[in-house]
Amino acid sequence: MKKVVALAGGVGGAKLARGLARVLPNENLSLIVNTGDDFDHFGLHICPDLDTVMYNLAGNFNELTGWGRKDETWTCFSELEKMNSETWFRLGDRDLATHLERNRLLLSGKSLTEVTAMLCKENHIANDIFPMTDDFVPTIITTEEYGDIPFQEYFVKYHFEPKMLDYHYQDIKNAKLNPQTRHALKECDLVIFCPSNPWLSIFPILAVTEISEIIGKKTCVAVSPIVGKQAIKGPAAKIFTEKGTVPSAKEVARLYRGIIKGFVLDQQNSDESEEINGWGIISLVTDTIMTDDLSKERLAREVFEFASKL
Ligand code: FO1
Repeated sequence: MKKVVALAGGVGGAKLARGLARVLPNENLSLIVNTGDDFDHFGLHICPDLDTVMYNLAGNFNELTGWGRKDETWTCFSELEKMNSETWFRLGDRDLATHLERNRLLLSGKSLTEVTAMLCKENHIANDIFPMTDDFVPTIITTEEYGDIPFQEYFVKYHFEPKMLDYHYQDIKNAKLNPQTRHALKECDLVIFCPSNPWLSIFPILAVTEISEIIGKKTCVAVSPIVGKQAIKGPAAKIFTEKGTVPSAKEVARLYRGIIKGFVLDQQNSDESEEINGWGIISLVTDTIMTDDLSKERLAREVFEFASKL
């Protein structure tokens, strides 16, 4: 059976990652996760996308938000609020344990890849989850209202309301690929781009030079994060509009042109598949909405079977 590496970031990416992990044998699926959203907060190195994928694979994720933990409590956070501390980024008690443990392990000198593997082991996850690099490469958003701000301030503190003029991945030129991640990527037969934000979740991963070099030789399939003219979650549709482009699945495919061989889009965008096919990209129209494990597994199975035939 073909081996898969899935690129993921954000809640949408984590949903499909969960679906893939439930339908593929553990040794046939590895995840490479965006770390451009990472930031230091309260002296803790926070890795939201790694934690969101980890919790989704562990099944202890918060179903309502998609991020953070199930059955969370907010005792510590409410004390911070009483102190008028910095509380724009919500840290639940269970989630805080992950941040504290990651920080302890990083401070002991372990790489983010090693730390992620240790946290996954504690969460009884059988799949390999790799950060895209062990180096700190925060995504910086250039906004009209506040100038350059780190991703979490754009996304959470300002609810992605600021107008995005530009963005860049700080120090990405020096970002190295961990040997274990390189091995998994070289060994795989298929690369699946999960339905994540192209600019803020997928392109940071592809901006790690060695990743895009290896991926250039692999069969890649992307799943559209845009359904109809909307993003299920996050700023993808808003960013298209700010760029003067009408959000659509086709416009996502256009961003991946030259990289992907296949593209999976929702039936709400079925009229766009002909043009996509015209670019030499093979498209699959299906229901891409993931609301529960059944729909995550169904989409994962369809994407895998589609990609396997390319
Ligand atoms: N997203 C929010 O909208 N508000 C929050 O307070 C928040 C806290 C948070 C804590 C831990 C974590 O792993 C994720 C968290 N997120 C929060 C989501 C996070 O900002 C986004 O999911 C990703 O960075 C987007 O890719």
